[in-house]
Amino acid sequence: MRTLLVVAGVLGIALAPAPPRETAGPAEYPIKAVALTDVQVTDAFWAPRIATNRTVTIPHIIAENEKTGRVDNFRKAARTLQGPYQGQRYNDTDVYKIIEAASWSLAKYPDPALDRTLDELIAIVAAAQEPDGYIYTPRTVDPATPAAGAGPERWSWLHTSHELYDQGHLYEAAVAYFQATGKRTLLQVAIKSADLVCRTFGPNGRRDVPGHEEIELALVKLARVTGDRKYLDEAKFFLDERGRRHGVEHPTFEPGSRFFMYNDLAYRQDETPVTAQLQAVGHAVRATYLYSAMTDAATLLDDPAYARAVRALFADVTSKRMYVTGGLGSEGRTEAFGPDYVLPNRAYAETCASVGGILWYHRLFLREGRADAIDTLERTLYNGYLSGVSLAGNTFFYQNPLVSNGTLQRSEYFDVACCPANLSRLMAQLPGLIYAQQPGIVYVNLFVGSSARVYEAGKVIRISQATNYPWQGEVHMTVRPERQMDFTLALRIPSWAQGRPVISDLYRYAAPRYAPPVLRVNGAVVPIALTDGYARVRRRWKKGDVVDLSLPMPVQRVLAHDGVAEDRGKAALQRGPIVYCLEAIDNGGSVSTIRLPLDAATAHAFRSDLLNGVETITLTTGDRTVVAIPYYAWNNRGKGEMAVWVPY
Ligand code: FUB
Ligand code: ZN
Repeated sequence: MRTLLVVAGVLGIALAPAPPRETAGPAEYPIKAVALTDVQVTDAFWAPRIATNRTVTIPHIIAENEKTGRVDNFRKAARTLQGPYQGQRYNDTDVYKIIEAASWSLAKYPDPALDRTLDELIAIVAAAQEPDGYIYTPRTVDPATPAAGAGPERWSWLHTSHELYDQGHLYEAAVAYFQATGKRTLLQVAIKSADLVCRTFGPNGRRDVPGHEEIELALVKLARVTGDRKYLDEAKFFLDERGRRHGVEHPTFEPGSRFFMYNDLAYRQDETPVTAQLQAVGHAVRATYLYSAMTDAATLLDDPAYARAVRALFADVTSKRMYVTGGLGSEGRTEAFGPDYVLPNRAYAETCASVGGILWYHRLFLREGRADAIDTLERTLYNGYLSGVSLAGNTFFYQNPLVSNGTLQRSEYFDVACCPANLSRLMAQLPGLIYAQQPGIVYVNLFVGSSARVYEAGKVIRISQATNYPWQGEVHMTVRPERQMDFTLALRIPSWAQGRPVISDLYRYAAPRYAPPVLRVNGAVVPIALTDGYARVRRRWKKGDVVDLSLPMPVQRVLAHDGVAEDRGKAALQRGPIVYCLEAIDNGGSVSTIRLPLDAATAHAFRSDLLNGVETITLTTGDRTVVAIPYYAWNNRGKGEMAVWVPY
């Protein structure tokens, strides 16, 4: 039962009957993720991180939510506790997101104590729901004095209130909890809320859109799980409705007000219809959630205008607006995408934007089967996402800059605490990102020590990977079909292994020479001819067939497009998928004056004693040796200067 319930893994694909079809076209993604419950991660790099997420991060966030009044807000809304609403108007989501993280974790690792904690939390949440389905504690606690920015009445200030954003995270949590445990408690709360939303908003009802996207992709998940098409239509309504400049009739916020930025329609992606938004603008987290839902709409509703838009947006983001770490968002004040090539290294690169990017790229892959989406996912995962959490798992970055003057450090929690639980829910779903499948094709997307069960033509294929990735590029795979079977094994050949650090001209290697990847099947070399970025091996597979992929990983100096003003005359270091940085502690206490000629001799070595085990790079210039560590691992030894881009 449990396996069946999480068949969808990352995307929460249908368990219940498919929604009735009113439009022509595919009703689901052509490619399916191999469910997280069908994948065992044994990897030296990821398994400990998934365990830390389970044993440290999730309990830590649950405790912080209690400590900071986030759970009490639900008790107050249910009148089991007296007192005013505490905190920001989107704090309900921190409770929903950690329920989601814990649910995905439970799906893989049964834990009766965590199960009980979730049951208790869910009972507290459910009690806060008003009889007609409305659930938003910033208002329910004291409707006469709602939290700042919530608006005077229900749904009155959608551009600032996060009311619908909150519902979205509730639905995602409910779907995860149902899929992980089979329990419908939270799903019932979500359905009641979504029914109210559907009764309130629509072509024949109130026409408005959330200032912060999220509910759209969540409604799609709810449609899958319940089999009720109306939630999918409601998601499409919210998407189609954008661009009608909602909320401008409300009193505008004065410059200097903390809500001033909400006046800006581009900031909240409501300036033009979404199918005409071919350039990424506005708040980066909102944007990635929007693009994820647009990818769902393009696919589930077979809408070519949406399909064109998401492809154009992907090209735009990856060629003009992405940090070398995969981070998104360069504007600090508005947490937004900047103009073309404006990528200052003080950056914003919110952890949530990396999470949102990963969710979007994964959908793009499932829709199109192209490796460029996974190349981008991988870059984000190992760099701008992973930097969001300390090695210990209990402190977090909200912003992920590429330079530090030594004042930054991770925090235990935040007033605006969206990032920690977002990071955690993604980590819990990581096993579901490794493999994917469509009839006749099994995709190996990430190189992670693991074993997976894949169902093909009613038979089981077992695939395992053994590897020291990301430190070494050798991947040893074993294929064990239940019986001899014809199918294609599609192995992603990362762009970084083909002389291109990224899939656009935004970054390039200073010396684009590279040794080509080598593929062997049962010891015999197989020529690599790429289709959509995959080496495809079609054959009659039998139990015990062995596939060896070797991806050479020289140290590379990376240069940015000349349009990126701040990176002119500078280079970054990359080896395999890992972007490196210089940290003061390894380099005599300061890195701001270091210069590294492009021809400085480089060496690399694994240091098991450092930062839970990392491959370090050393560069020798004159009589000085400079040490670089993986960017994700910085700030785990106290404060200090850090730089990714170093003058040459
Ligand atoms: O808008 C409030 C929070 O800010 C959201 O949860 C995140 O997207 C963050 O940027
Ligand atoms: Zn965040």
